[in-house]
Amino acid sequence: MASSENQPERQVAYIALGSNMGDRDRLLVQALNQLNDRPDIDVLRISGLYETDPVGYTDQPPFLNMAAALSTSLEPVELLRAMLGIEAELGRKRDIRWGPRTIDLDLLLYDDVRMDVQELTLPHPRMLERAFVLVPLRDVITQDHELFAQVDREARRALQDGGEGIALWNTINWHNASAPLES
Ligand code: PH2
Ligand code: MG
Ligand code: MG
Repeated sequence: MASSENQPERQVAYIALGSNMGDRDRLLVQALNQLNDRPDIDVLRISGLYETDPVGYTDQPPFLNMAAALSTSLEPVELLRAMLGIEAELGRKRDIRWGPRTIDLDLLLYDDVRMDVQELTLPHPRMLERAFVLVPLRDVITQDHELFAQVDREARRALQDGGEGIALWNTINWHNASAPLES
C-alpha cells in the first residue's frame, strides 16, 4: 500500500543535454522545464550552454551541449524512462539515425550508484572521454560526488588539449529560464 506519509528519499542525479537541430537553446530549455514540471524531479542547477563540434559522425551541424543537476525521488531506470519520454515528445518526428538530433538527454550519474543493466549503465560509460559532457558537467557537479576530482581533471585536460571544439555560447539563469532568452 502506498503511503503519503513516507516521503520518498530524493537523490541527486546529473544529466547531459544536447541539440543540433531546430531551435537548439529553446529545445534544451523546454526539456529542462518538462523535467522540472514533474513532481518527482527538480532541476537544481544548470551549466552554461556550450557550442561544440560534432564528435563521431562529423558531417552534421554543431551541437549545443549542457548539463544539469537534478534532485529526484525516481529510481535510476524510472528517471531514464522519464527522460526518454521527454526526448520522444520533443524530438521523435525529426530524429534520423546517426543524424542531427533535436534533443538528446543522457543520464550520467545518479548519486554514487554503479549499475549495469540492459537499459542503463551508471556512471555513463563514455562520459569521461567526452569533452562535450565533461566541460558542462564540471559547472554543476559538487565536490561531495566521488567522481568530482576526475571530472574536474579530465575537463581541464580536454580544454588544454586544444579545446576540442568547445566554446561557451550563452549562460541562462535557471530561475528565469522560462522567460524569453537573450543572446
Ligand atoms: N552526441 C552524439 C554524437 N556526437 N557531438 C557533440 N559535440 N555533442 C553531442 O551531444 C554529441 C556528439 C550522440 O549522442
Ligand atoms: Mg548522447
Ligand atoms: Mg542519448
